[in-house]
Amino acid sequence: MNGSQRARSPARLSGGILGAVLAAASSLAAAQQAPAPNPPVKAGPPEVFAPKSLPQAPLAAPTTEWTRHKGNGGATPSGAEQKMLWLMNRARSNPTAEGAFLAAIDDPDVVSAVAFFNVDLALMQQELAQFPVRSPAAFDFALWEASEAHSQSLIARNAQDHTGQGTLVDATGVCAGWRISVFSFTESALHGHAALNIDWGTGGAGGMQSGRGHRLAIMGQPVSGNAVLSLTGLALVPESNPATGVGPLVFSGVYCRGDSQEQNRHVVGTVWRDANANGLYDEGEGISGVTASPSEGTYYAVTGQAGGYSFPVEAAGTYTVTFSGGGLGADVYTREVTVGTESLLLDIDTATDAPDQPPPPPVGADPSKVIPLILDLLEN
Ligand SMILES: [Ca+2]
Ligand SMILES: [Ca+2]
Repeated sequence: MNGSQRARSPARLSGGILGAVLAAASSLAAAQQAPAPNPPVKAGPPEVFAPKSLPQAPLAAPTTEWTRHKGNGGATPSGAEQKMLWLMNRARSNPTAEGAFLAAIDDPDVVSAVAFFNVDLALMQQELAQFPVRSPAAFDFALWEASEAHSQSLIARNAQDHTGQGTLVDATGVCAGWRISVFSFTESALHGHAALNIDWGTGGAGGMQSGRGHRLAIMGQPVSGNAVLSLTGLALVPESNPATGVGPLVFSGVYCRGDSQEQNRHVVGTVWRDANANGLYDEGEGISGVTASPSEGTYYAVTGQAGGYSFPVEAAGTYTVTFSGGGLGADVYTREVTVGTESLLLDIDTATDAPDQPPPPPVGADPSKVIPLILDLLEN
């Protein structure tokens, strides 16, 4: 029985065998762990998947803060959860680049798992290159609460399974159709993302899982019609009990399409600074307290502690989004975006994105500039 099989069969563990197996499991190399196979899917009625729209867009700047992208006083999502969200939405925006990225990861936990499962990285890249570009998912705190509760259940049961997870998701009342994933043996945000999107494990071709269900979830593959999975709750719960096999991070995630009462079209992104210049959002790089506001609409948003934000857009159209305040200090970033039927990804990385130029002072205010200007005019 190898590690992946053990991870897949927690329900068989019982009695005195449990302790021995758990001790063995805790000493297993992380490389031998894979996400729980065959993640469940719930399809929703296709009629609920039309974009929710108002008859016409409000013509004024928004005055209501959208707060569902964060919780716990802005501490949720955590930096690690925001990193998984950032990696997911970047992957959706360029699946081919995602395949190359996943194949080149040099993180030791990822490298050893890829080696253990003998992943065919060329096949993985071919598969990702066939994915369509898809719109991002917006973080939803209620869905995070469902995922967090499931991770706590996994910790309490020292398990990796989907028992009760769909019920928790349905109890939120948010989702029409959904995909769900778990990985009880996550080492880091990057390790978790790679495990799910490479979908390493047994049962399918090339050292990857049958059906690639975890990848379909991350990449937003519709469960009904052509409705991209537009909302998500990703929970990474720390677990440091040496007596259990699960940990050090217990991941549960839901990827769903909101029902007819929900806003499925958002501007979504991260305001951050790539302080270590590695091209990736990392924990601690988020910029909090930044207001992201469209030129017209009902809702604006303020970034949480990890730098994430989202706000719904009621009508397709072109908007100017302004980022200001909080950790940006005096800098202001303005971006023009055109929103179609689905959500739009809009990140600001202050390490590489230049802020707006401050307006020049009025010419008349500075005699040293006015006089040369007059002289210049007289000469011509
Ligand atoms: Ca543990
Ligand atoms: Ca970084």
